Amino acid sequence: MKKNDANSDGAENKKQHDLARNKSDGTDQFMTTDQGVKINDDNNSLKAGERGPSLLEDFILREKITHFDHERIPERIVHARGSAAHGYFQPNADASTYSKAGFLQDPNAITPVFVRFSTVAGFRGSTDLARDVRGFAVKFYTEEGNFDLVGNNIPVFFIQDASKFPDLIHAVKPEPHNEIPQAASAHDTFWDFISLMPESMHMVMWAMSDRAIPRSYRMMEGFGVHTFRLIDKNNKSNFVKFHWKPKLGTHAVVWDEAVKISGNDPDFHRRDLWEAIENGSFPEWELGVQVIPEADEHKYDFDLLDPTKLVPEELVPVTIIGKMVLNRNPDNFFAETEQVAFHPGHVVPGIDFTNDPLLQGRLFSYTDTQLSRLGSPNFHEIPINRTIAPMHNNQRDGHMRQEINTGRVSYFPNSLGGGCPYQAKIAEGGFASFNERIDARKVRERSESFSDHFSQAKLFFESQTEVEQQHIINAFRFELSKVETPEIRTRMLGLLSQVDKGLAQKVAANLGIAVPDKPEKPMNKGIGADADQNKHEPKAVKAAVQKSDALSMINNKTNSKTIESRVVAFLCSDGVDSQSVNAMKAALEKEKAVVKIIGTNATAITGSDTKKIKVDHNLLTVSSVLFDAVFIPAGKASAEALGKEEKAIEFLNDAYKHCKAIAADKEGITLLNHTNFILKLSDENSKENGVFTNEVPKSNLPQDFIEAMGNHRVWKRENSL
Ligand code: HDD
Repeated sequence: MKKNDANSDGAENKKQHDLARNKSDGTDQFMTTDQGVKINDDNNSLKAGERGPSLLEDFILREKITHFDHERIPERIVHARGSAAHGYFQPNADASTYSKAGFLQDPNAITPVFVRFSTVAGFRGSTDLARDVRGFAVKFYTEEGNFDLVGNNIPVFFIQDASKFPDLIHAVKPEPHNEIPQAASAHDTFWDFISLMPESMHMVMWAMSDRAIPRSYRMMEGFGVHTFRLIDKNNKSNFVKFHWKPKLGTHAVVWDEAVKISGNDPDFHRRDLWEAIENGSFPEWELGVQVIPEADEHKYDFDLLDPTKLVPEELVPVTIIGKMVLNRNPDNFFAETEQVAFHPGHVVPGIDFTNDPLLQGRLFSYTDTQLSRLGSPNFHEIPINRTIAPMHNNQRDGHMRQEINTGRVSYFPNSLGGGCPYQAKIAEGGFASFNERIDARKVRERSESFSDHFSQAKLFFESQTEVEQQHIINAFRFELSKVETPEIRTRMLGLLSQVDKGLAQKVAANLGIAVPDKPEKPMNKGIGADADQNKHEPKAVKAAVQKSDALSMINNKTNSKTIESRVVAFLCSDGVDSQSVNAMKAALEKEKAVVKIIGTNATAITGSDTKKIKVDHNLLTVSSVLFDAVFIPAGKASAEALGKEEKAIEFLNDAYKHCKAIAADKEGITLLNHTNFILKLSDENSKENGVFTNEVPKSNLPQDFIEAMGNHRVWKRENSL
């Protein structure tokens, strides 16, 4: 079956069949105007004489320029930078007891999906490697209509109430007077806002951790963030938190690497996703749920409706209910990735909302934003947004309406149209909102159960390994050093001291200031002027869970150690030992890693057996930050030639600095003599420092190298830097 063949069988291709209706291919076709008139000359406008002025009557020129002039649409107000892919979801039926949603019932039923990953703050053309939250938005094209799970790679959010979202985004986006900085939170307005919003502290800890600089979109967890509801066929509700668990494990780069990737390849994540799919290495996630019975709503030391809180997996384990595979790149970035419109309010029977005030506000925002971004309430007709379920209603007209509704009836009830389209009973699949009882006063207030802002921030910090904690400390040092207003730094240290005194002190020492004795008061400046400030004072809670390995990428025992799709650079020049190259390549490819030959030219190098070895990248164009590990094959001439290349030495120095596995075979070892880390290595400590030097065929060099790559990084090295 051809990967991109929309006509191939299978339910997952229902959406591809649907999209095929709108696909257009100019191969072997005449060029025409938009009106279908064949064009004879696309190179010259119509002029009065060869050197004369252009003529207004030139409809070909006018049409071409006019279309061009209007090619751009507003970028997303947040999550402007993103990449997407098609795929499918397959359930394992474990959720069918909790939810009547059709797509969760049958393990043989496959549902097409379109998934868009994104950064939040940067503009459309910004770098993929910004320190930022990543969007993880999944559109399920189910037989009962579209279900969108519009989540992030972080399980909590900065704010508790949607009314603060415009403020949060105004604060993090480039500052309005000079539009600086791009795709960065390291500036005054962001930290000014955060320092006045203690509720943001939990998410801030995540955003300052390496979760905010993922190695790949394919190596990120995803979270629905809010508590949703699953509704069974008897209309019984259970609370639910959604999780995506990546098959390749959850991994990040380090900050210095992120900064350098941004210069080397700002499209790093976009390219990584695209290439993995083109190579047939399809990214895969398990969908998990934490199901919480309605009766347990008030059982925890946090409020399930508070989006700044997660439910520790130690309290409620994650049950896997299916898997998602991404197996097809979009045909056209604009038509699909740019025009796709997600909405947390796109739910199907069996899934429903809770009263989380952030979620409630989102339910308004997402349709509203499409009206200005896509320009019309008919955005659901854009092919990528179109449901594969039958769609009939009395919505009519508007800009760019595609559907030609026949008949004279566009209202309900009607008799002239025989009462059609008719309403569906619940038993016929009609959506009925969960009939939650609400008996309340109309208030602008925050629940007191939302006032603990630090316990889970502490839980997150304390669940990290020493290396991960150090990275968080470094991130705060970096970000707050970029803040120019001293009061903001001090205010932040006051908040950090509520999370962890040691953390606050280590950050403060680097900033050259002291941690304030007490956090600044009132800390709850986000609350209304007449509110009882004591009631809203952040409260410490004795949390049931103090440490959760699931929150650490290193401690998490279930984090995959596969090296599948990891990219290994082979540094080569003429005279490289072909056998050494081939042996290591075979060992790595057996584990499904990807080998790239980095040569001293752009085309091919000559191996020791005089055969040509194709070069994937000219050394001139790459850096080690773009790879997961480095191998220097045997071959005296090759090692000597590389020893004269500054770029090759820098390559190795950076790989070492970023804790990546390095292997060298026989004469290749001599290249290490040029590096600045050689002095730290001895025969005894080389292996434990992840620098493997030996002879490929005779030793366990490949196995050692592969094992070190599987551990992602040689963190021990970082302590010795
Ligand atoms: Fe949002 C886009 C995720 C809170 C308003 N959001 C957007 C996208 C993701 C999220 C992944 C990109 C979708 C795509 O790829 O097209 N947003 C979240 C999560 C949130 C969240 C996980 C908290 C749990 N968002 C949030 C709030 C509001 C918005 C509170 C407004 C009140 N978000 C939007 C938006 C966007 C958007 C302005 C911009 C483009 C779009 O919707 O389609 O409406």
